[in-house]
Amino acid sequence: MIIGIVGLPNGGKTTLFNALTKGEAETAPYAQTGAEANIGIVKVPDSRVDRLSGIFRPKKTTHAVVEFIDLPGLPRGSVSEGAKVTDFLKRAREVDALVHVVRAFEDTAVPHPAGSVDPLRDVEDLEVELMLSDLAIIEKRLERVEAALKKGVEREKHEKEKAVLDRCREALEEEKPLREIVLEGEEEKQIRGYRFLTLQPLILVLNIGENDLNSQKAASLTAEVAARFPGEKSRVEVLSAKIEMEMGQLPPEEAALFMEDLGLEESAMERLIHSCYDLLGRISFLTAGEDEVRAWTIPRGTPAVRAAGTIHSDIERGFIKAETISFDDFIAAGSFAKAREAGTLRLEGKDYIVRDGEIVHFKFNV
Ligand SMILES: Nc1nc2c(ncn2[C@@H]2O[C@H](COP(=O)(O)OP(=O)(O)OP(=O)(O)O)[C@@H](O)[C@H]2O)c(=O)[nH]1
Ligand SMILES: [Mg+2]
Repeated sequence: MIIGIVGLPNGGKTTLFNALTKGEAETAPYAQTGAEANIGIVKVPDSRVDRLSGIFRPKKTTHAVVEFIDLPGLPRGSVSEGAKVTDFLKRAREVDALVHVVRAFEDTAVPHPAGSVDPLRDVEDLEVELMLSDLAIIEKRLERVEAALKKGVEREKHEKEKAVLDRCREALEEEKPLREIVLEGEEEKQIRGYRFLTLQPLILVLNIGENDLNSQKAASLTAEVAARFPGEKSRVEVLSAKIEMEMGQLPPEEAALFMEDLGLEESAMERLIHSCYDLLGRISFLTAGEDEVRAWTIPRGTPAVRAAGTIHSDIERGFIKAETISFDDFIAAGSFAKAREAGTLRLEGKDYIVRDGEIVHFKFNV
């Protein structure tokens, strides 16, 4: 899973990236527009993995991972003005979801390029850039499709494509992002390859001042932004990137105390990663033994035989049965042997839909 961090300049993207990756990429109170993207791999926090690791004491413990790409800021007007943002746009199209960091913190030491802090305006400004970039692709493609139609090349295919692209263009011209239009299965397939930015699953991160965490202001801002992004393809999160980055630099026990003081149950980093899983419809199943305790990421609704394939193609090919138990049942039983006696460890066939947090052991034969 690859997540791209995007936003207008100076909103706190790199600060959030550092918080997520416990990294030390350079942050600056001025726009680092020409900078390289920062790339980092983050372990997906999973208390079930930690707990199992404590029980089995395996040689190796492997968490699921998410890759984050922190892209340089996209200044307002850059797409329409034809600035050199092709690299940005290309990379933003390669990810599985976008995290849009929106500046909501006040700090006179960090000037806002537009002269004032206005999160709702900034949300719209970035959306406009993304929409314009999608529109440019559509217009270019439509020219080709229309030329092909004139020549009568593959008429049926091109007519279908033109119909979908026309609908997309109309939406964008009305400043409606593509995630808001309903695409049928076939239509969705036809344009999937373009990787339109306004079709990407989106998490809006409101980077609020540390004194505003848990405030009425945070709640009402969240509600306002959420109202602007209805639908299944987006989520809104509030956090303080600065606090998260500072917390990431503390030893774990101190970070826990710090979170308690701030009234936070989960670090924003955990919340954000869990939000990504939820948004992208991913879950984790677990394998546990003396060699390794490990979390594996699969799409929700994956049948056992395909889940087996994420571990190794041989296990998928030679699949016989999945021996499976929920995490809670395993903890209640205390061991696989006791769970078998209690009847909570079950044998399931290849069509069984694997659920989040299940501990699975595949029986196979190759
Ligand atoms: N007060 C405060 N300052 C912050 C916060 N988040 C980031 N900053 C500061 O804002 C400035 C910009 O932060 P960056 O993380 O570099 O922002 P960016 O979005 O990566 O900027 P570009 O890459 O240039 O677009 C830095 O001086 C940060 O220290 C925050 O939550 N509160
Ligand atoms: Mg940055």
